[in-house]
Amino acid sequence: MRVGQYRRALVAIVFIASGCLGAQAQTVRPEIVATGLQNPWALAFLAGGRFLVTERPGRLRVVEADGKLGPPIAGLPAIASGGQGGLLDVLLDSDFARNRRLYFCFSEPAASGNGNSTALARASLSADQAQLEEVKVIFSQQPKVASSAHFGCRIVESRAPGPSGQADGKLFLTLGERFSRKDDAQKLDNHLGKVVRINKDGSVPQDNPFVGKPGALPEIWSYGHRNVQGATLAPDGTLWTNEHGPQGGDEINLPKPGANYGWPVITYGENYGGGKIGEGLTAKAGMEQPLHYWVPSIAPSGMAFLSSERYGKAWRGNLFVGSLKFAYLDRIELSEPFGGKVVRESKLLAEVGERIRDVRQGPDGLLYVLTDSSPNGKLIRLLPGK
Ligand SMILES: [Ca+2]
Repeated sequence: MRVGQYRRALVAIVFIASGCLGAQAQTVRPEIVATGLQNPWALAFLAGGRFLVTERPGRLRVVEADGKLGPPIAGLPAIASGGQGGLLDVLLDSDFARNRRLYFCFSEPAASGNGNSTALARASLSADQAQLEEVKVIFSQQPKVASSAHFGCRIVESRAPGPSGQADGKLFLTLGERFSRKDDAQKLDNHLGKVVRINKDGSVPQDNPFVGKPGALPEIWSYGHRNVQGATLAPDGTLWTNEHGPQGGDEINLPKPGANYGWPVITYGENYGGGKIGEGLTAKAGMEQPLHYWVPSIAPSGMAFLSSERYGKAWRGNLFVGSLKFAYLDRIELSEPFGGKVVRESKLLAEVGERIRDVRQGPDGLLYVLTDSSPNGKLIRLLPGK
């Protein structure tokens, strides 16, 4: 090797090494914003650095910028708390600053007292942030089932397609199959194991895929899901979801209108304790493959894209998913920002040692997570660190 070649090779090695080190050196420092929450499930951002947090036992609270917990906000409807059920997701309307409107989903008891199901309500937050007003349930999953499991329950406000698409007046809601009713995920005459799409007043968008199809419920957007507990929108308007598989086979999907995501006919998981589910298939004609799956299951929770560069350019466009089972935040690098295939995953916040229930990007461009603990569930801010 001549000296010139040697120098060029050395420069290349140093460049590659520094690039690798640079990628690895970026990490995060957890800063506890608030503690003392009971099984917090979902997070939204209010003006002035305040937060809105749901607690699964059935409370909605403001968390002050300094971490002080406000009193429970009055006006919630009756909630069937217990098991996995309770007050689950909350979402501020994209025009919240003007209309003070928000949406929340919860396990709704049957009027008869027998069974429950996931419901989505609309409300206005009073100016003093002390109570909900004009509360109206705009969707109730049918049928009610005697179960305390698999409610799904993430709400996403949809936008018109394209990078600058505006809010289009529609909401997605993810729904579980209630654990005991998995075969219903393949049937269109119920809302179990579905993603549904409704207008903000609860009416059905007339361009939904099953509108006018005999025997099909018109709210259905996609079906064949198990327990969809994470959802977010990519900047191009594409819906991304994650769902719990059985033992193994948790998935990321990009639900398309009218498409069948396979549960329980196809899965990369198995029964708890072992043994194949159904015929043990992982693929079948007419059923969609997941974008990604986890074996073993991580028990995915909230998910969010990072659009800021607060953690460096390389993290922009990554997808972040909480893991309940293994207690970390999964940083997922994709083959392109906000899209493509999963290229690499890395574990964040493992040192915190708590189940991660939700992850969101705040107005300051930083990531925030909720930990699923009681009585000391936490709201944690992720500071960029080296
Ligand atoms: Ca699937």
